[in-house]
Amino acid sequence: MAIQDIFQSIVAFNDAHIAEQVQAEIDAGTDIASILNEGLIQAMDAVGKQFGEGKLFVPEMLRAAQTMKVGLEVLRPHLAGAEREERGTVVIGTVKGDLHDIGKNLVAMLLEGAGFTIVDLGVDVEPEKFLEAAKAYDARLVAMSALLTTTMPQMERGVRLIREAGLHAKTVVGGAPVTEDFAIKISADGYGADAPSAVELARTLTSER
Ligand code: B12
Repeated sequence: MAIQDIFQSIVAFNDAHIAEQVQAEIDAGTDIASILNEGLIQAMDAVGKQFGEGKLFVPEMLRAAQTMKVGLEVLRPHLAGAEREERGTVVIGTVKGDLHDIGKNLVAMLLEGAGFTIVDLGVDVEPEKFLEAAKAYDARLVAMSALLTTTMPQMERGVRLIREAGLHAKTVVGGAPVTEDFAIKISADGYGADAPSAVELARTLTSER
């Protein structure tokens, strides 16, 4: 068993063995971050590249995503178990019109591991729903994910609603097409390029009140 087998399962859209492959790597003592980055994330990047080049299509991409999710679930306790100090609530979701949730789930798992309580609104979340949940759960942070350039404007609406409501919740945005410049432009409080930087950002933003 090797990390390469995990990578191969995803690029071959084969979820039959991925759970045992990930478990075998964990049991062998392989670094959890390596399993995640070199096995799961790099494979999904490879799939995305092939999709971009027109070499595979949505059904295959969906099966690859499903395979990655099975692997991520096996990793979940190891990602989320690291630290347990209560740091407040994070409301997280993928913005309206966007159904991509793997990156969002990963960010949620790492934030949970870092001691935050997670309220996951799922995918296709209206800006108003982020606001409602931020109020209802007295959130310290509202985290929005977008993978489509066409759904990024929904982040702007969400950030604006939360600012206008005068809540203490800070807003953070991320997802493949999102940039630091975009975050500044829409007046979000922060931008994270990946799940570990989302955790750093969350820690920093929630320690300054
Ligand atoms: C898997 C996938 C799908 C799956 C999604 C399954 C699921 N449950 O998520 C399915 C098949 C459903 C899908 C559908 C579509 N997809 Co798609 N998809 C992808 C793919 C291959 C991988 C995305 C992924 O999961 N990456 C792995 C995760 C771990 O990375 P990530 O999401 O970027 O998240 C990381 C960071 O961005 C960051 N992050 C993410 N969110 C947040 C939030 C915060 C707050 C922070 C701080 C950080 C952060 O941390 C994460 C972890 O490190 C990408 C290509 C790519 N490489 O991105 C295309 C891609 C995003 N899809 C694309 C397209 C076009 C589509 C469709 C329109 C295709 C179609 N014609 O129907 C539909 C849209 C459906 C919809 N309305 O959303 C395009 C988008 C182009 C664009 N710029 O707009 C891409 C880039 C493919 C391409 N090369 O063209 N897709």
